[in-house]
Amino acid sequence: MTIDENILHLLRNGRGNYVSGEELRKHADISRAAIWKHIEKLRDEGYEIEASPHLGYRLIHIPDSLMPDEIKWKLKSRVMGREVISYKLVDSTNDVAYSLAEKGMKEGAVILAEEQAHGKGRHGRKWVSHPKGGIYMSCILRPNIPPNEIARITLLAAVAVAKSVREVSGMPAMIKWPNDILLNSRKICGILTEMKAEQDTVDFIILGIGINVNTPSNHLPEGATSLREEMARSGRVESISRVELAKKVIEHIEENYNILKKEGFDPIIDAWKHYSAMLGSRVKVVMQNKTFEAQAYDIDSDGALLVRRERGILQRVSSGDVIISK
Ligand code: BT5
Repeated sequence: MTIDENILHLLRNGRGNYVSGEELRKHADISRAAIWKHIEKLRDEGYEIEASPHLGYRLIHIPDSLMPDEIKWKLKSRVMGREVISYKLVDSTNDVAYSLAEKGMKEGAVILAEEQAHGKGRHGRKWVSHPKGGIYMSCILRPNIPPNEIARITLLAAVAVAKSVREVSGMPAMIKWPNDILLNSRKICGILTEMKAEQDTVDFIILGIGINVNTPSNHLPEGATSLREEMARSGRVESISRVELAKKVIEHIEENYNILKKEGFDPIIDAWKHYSAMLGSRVKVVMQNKTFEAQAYDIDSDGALLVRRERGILQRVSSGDVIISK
């Protein structure tokens, strides 16, 4: 634990009551003067801490920032999030995670940022990453799977996000194959899964997740929305805690990852279908610059989409985009 973490821990345990300077000094093993420096630093990070010459220090407000202390506080997962690294601004959390994984960073590390200068989507597309309103995070996974099963990880993460959004906000988040989470047919989350693999084995996977939580709609592209915007539409004017949502997502990723390892992919597919916004619907499939109409039919054991084209012909779509027809 760093000194800042230690001081925060003691203040939190005070549950809004004063913690004396002497107590902080003893437990953090620093001088009284040094305590003041650390309190000032925490204040700069957005913590509201009241200081009284006789009583000590009292924690009044915790900022909703994606800092390691906040994410790790009472996090229920064991492996995911055991290491959390947060940045104010990065080009892309996926790129940071990738280079850390190459240097040997362990499975379960989570990289978070308040803002991305070059957030990435699939196929060289951009992910708009407005500061403060969103969650931009990447997890390092080292599963023992062949490269062709990577789509399973994307689907597993989509289930984790849909479930977390529902639990935190009560809003009916749905999944659109392969990597979108929708609210009222508009995109609030995208997932970008990248990997380093050698022939038949995956070295590591970077699971990147972007969620528009409190982002104002004028900072989002056409067709996108945020959790707060959609809640406001249904008459609920409130902000969602990004920290709470990020923690839930981390916990549910671990839960699903363990299910995948112990029970296989079937239970994940079942959960995915439960949240699916598209099975049974008419869709337009865009695949390698070709477009065709079909009916979304099922998901196969590798996470590919099965569609039924005219005259009942079934086709497997392993990568591409799908537009749900109105
Ligand atoms: C995705 O790609 O949806 C994957 C997005 C993954 C973003 C995360 S953030 C953390 C991590 N670090 C990264 O650099 N990336 C990951 P795709 O299916 O290709 O969708 C991209 C398309 O979604 C764009 O072309 C826009 O149309 C739209 N889009 C861009 N920004 C958006 C946003 N903030 N919200 C909703 N839609 C957006």
